[in-house]
Amino acid sequence: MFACRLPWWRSSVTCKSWQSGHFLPWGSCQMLTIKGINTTVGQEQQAGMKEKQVLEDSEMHLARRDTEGLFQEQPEPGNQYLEDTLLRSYLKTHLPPKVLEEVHQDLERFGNRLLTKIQALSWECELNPPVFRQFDAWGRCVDHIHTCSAWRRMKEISAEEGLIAEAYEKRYSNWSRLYQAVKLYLFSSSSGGFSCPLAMTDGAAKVIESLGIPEPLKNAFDRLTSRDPEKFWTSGQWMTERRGGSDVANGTETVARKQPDGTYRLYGFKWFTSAADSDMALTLARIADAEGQCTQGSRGLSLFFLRVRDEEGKLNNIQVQRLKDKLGTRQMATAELWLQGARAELISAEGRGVAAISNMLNITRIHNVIGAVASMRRMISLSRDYARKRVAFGKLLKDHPLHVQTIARMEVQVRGAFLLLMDIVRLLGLAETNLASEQEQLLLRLLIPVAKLYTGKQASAVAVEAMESFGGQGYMEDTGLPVILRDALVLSIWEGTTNILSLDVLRSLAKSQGQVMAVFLSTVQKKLELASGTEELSPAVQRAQEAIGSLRQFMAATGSERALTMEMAARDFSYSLARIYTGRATRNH
Ligand code: UCC
Repeated sequence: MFACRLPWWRSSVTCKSWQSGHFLPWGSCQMLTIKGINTTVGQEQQAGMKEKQVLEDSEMHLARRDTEGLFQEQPEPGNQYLEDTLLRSYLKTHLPPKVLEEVHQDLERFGNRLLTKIQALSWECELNPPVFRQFDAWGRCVDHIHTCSAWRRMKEISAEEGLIAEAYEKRYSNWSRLYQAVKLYLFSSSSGGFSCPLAMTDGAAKVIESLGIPEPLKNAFDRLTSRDPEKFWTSGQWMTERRGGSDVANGTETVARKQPDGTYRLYGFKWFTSAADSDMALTLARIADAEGQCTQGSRGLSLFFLRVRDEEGKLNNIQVQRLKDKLGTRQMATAELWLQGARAELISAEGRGVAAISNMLNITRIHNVIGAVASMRRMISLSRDYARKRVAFGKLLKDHPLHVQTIARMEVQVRGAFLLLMDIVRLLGLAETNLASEQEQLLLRLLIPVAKLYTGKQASAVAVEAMESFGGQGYMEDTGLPVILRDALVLSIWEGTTNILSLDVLRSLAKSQGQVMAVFLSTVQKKLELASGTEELSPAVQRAQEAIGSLRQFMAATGSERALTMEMAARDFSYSLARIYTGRATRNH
C-alpha cells in the first residue's frame, strides 16, 4: 500500500488499488521505488541522485530528462459554484434578494468545501468499493457489507449540509426545494455515488410527508430529514425483483403476511437493491389473505416501510445473497436480498402501493436529472479547463476553432438541461408550499418524466464527447474521467428506462385527459411571445414555433389508431417535448 497523489483531487489519499506506475496520468512523478521497495522522502532524494547517476552513466540523459518534469497540465476547475455563471445568474434572476444573500454565502462556502475536502473523499469511495463478507472467521453468517470510511463520511456531510433537510424545513418557503436541488447539483459529481442513497432518502421522506407523517413513521421522517449526523438515516427503494424492474405490477412476487400485532412479515427476493447499507427501505409486496392467496397485478401491491437492521445492528430477517457487479456506480453497494420474514409496516392503502410509491419515483427521477446535469457540467468544466492548458499543433486547444465549437455544443446541451431542471424544482417548490396552480401541477407531472428521459441520454452523449476532447488521456482510468462516464451511463437505465419514461409521459396525458399538453403548449407559447421581442432570438423563436406546429399536426393526425401510434412514437414525442421546452428558455431564463 502506498500514498498516491491524485489527478485533480488536490489532497493526497491512501489507496490500495494504484500499485503500479510512478507517474500521474498527466505525467508528473509521484514516487520512486528501488527494486520494488517503497521508500521514504529522504530515501527518494538519494534514490533520485542515484538514478541520475545511472542515467548519466548510461548516456540516456536526453530521453530520461525530457520526461522528468510535468508534461501535461491537469485540468483543475476551482469552486464549482463560483465558476458556474449560469447557475449564479439563474439564482440572481429568480431568488428574492434576502434569500439570495444567504444562499449565496452558503453556496460559496460549500463550493470551497467540495473543492478542498469532499472531492478527495469521492475518489476514495471509487477506489474502495464496498465489500461483502458473508461469514465471520468462525463460520457464523454475518452478512456484513463493509463500506469505506469516506463513504460513511459522505453520509455525515450530507446531514451537516442539510442535503435532505433543506427541502423539508422550508425555511425559504417555495425556494427551499430549488436551493436544496442546487446543493445536490454541486454535490453530485463529488459525492462518490452518495447521491444515490440521497435520492431515495429524499423520496422516502416525500412519501412519508405526503401521508401526513403518521405517528409510527415520525421517527423515520425526523431521521431522514435530520441535520445531525448521529441521527441521520438513509433509505433504500426496493422495487426490483427477479422478473425485472420495469413491469413492477407483474414482477413483484414478495408476499406480506399479517401478524397479530398488526405489523407484517415480508417473504421474497429483492433482486436489485441500491445502497443496501441504508438504514430503512420502502418496498412493495402483496398482502396474503387468510388462505394465503394474493391479488395479482398492480391492484395487489401495497407499500411497506421496514428497518434494515435492529438497534444491535442485526439484519431484520434479511439475507444478503451477493453484491452486484456493476459497470458503474461501483462506490455504492447494490445487493440481492432475501426477505425471510422481515418485519414491516403497511403504509399505503391496500392495493395502492404503486400510486403511493410514485411520489418517491418522481423525486428520485428529479435527482436523476440533477445527476445528469451535474455530470455534464463536470465533464465540460474539466474539458474547458484542459483546453486552456493543453497545447497541440503549436497553440492551446482553446485557440482551435473546431475544438471550441465541440465544447460549445456540449455547453448548449448542459445549459438547456440545467434550465429545465431549475424549472422543475421551482414548480416542485411551489407545489410543496401550496402555491402551485392546477396548471403548474400538471406541468410538473409531465416535465418530470420528460426531463428524466431526455437528460439521462444527454449525459451519456456529453460524457463520451467530453472524454474525447482529452484525446487518449480521456481514456485513462486514473484521470477519473472514465468513472464519470461509467456513472453517467446508468442515468438512462435506473429509475425507469427511456421507453418506460416515454410511456409515463403518455400516462400523464391520458390521466389528465390531455390537459397536461394544453398547459405545456400555452406555457411554451407565453415564453416564446416574450422572447419574440428580442430580435437576435427571432430565428430560435421561429424554429420553436415550427416544432410546435409539427407536434400539433402529429397529434391531430393520429386518428383511429391513436393509442398504437402514440405508443410507437412515445420516445420521439417525448424528445420533442424536451427540446421544445428547453428551447423556450431565453437569455433571462
Ligand atoms: O430502485 C431503483 C434503483 C434505485 C436507485 C435510484 C437512485 C437514483 C438516483 C440518481 C442520482 C444520480 S430502480 C427501480 C426503479 N423502478 C422504476 O422506476 C419502475 C419503472 N416502471 C414504471 O415506472 C411503471 O410505469 C410503473 C411501475 C409505474 C407501472 O405500474 P402500473 O401499476 O402498471 O401502473 P398504472 O396502473 O398505470 O399506475 C398505477 C397508479 C395510477 O394511479 P391511479 O390508480 O390513481 O390511476 C398511476 O396514475 O400509479 C399512478 N402513477 C403515477 N402517478 C404511476 N406512475 C406515476 C407517476 N410517475 N407519477 C404519478
